[in-house]
Amino acid sequence: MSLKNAYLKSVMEGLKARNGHEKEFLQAVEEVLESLEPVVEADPRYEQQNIVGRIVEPERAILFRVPWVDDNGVVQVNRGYRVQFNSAIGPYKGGLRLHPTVNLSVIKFLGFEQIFKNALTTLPMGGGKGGSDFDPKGKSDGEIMRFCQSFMNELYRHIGPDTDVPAGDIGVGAREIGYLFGQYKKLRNEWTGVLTGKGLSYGGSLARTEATGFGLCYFADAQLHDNGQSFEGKRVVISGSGNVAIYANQKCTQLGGKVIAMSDSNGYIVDENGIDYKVIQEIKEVKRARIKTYLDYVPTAKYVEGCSGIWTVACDIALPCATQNELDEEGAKALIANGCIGVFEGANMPCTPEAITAIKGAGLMFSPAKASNAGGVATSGLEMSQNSGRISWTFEEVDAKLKNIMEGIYKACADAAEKYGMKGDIQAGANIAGFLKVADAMLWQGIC
Ligand code: NDP
Ligand code: 2IT
Repeated sequence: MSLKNAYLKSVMEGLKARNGHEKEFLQAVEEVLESLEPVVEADPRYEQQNIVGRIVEPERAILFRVPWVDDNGVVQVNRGYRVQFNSAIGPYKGGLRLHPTVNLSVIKFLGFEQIFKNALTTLPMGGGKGGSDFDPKGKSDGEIMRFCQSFMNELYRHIGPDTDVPAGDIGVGAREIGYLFGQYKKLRNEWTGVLTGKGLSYGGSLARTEATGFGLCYFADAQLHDNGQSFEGKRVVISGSGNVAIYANQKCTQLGGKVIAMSDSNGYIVDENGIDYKVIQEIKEVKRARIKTYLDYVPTAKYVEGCSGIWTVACDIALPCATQNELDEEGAKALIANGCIGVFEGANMPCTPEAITAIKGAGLMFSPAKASNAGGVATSGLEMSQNSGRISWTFEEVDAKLKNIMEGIYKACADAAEKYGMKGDIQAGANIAGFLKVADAMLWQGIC
């Protein structure tokens, strides 16, 4: 699909001219703008106030040096990023990613997506994202700690509980958040909810660890039911084996599905008897080992080298939960040929545009990441509320709020799609509903 509206087209062309090499960022923007044609045509203020031209430009992008000393005494240098994209509806909010593929384009795409995702949660959070090209794989706890401390030595001056509240993403879990929080507290001499995803002993929220995976399944369940389906008795394939994937496994199994395949960046496992999330938890969270070692626990399972082949495993439901552009047109066609009924995005932008076209074109259900993976950041928002109020809710309370938020997001997306003449198109509905909230706040706040 290409843009027809002259205003949106000019914004996109301007962005391409200025950021031609930022391919992930351009991909994320184009995907949103394609949904906004009926919106800007219905309300001239968005063009008059150049809301779209402003929303695609980060309010601030910070790049910094992160020097640290490895276990051999060698001085290493990485690059740190924090992109503060939009603060119209709340303090910047979004995760930190530590992965060698991190660059400005990746952080900008993630920060841009976060604006609309956070708006969909209904909680007051703006959009931001950060990270580094540091590779945590194979590093000792001491190296991770020294890196995190050095990263925070710069980041602390740009963040704060009412300014910008980072959290985890790929390569950043409870261990890293702990080191980052400790260093922030030391530098500022204050205890505030400046990071989310904290440990339970120092202000973390119950159910934040599970939230993205659980939220994905609550969302998918709502969409499945709206289409006369459910997880009951379904074969489910989940890519990835990290935070999102593990708890997506737990929840969809509880909802009656059977998870038959999971992966990491080296390969995938297939277990026709169903993969127990606790085994993956042990392999990934405790041992920090490769998914291949699943065979040590379940010798009857199969391991296949290379991760992209996972989409050839016959399934009813696919949950891509690893990384961007991990499911391409070929993968989508394999899913379609095998009778898959729905693809629900857990990772950020896991499906390529060509894959989405194929999936939707074949009539499968499809949910976009900014809607279906919003449960993580929504629960981060709940963690912020608990920290500010000096209170803590039970697991059941947080989980019930999360479920309610995810069902609300599904309904908001479905309603927006219908209102703008695209009934059933949850992707368009998510972009439209997220945009309308932020754009309205920007209109109120003037040119700033
Ligand atoms: P983790 O670091 O816990 O796990 C990431 C998983 O994805 C690992 O299995 C990893 O394999 C795999 N993976 C990462 N990069 C690649 C790659 N380039 N190719 C193939 N596999 C890869 O991260 P999360 O589970 O937290 O994040 C997964 C996705 O979900 C990301 O897109 C993230 O942005 C998104 N997300 C995360 C949220 C959260 O709360 N954590 C919230 C919303 C979205 P390996 O170990 O081999 O690297
Ligand atoms: O992509 C995401 O929404 C996250 N990594 C979670 C962000 C957060 O602030 O909890």
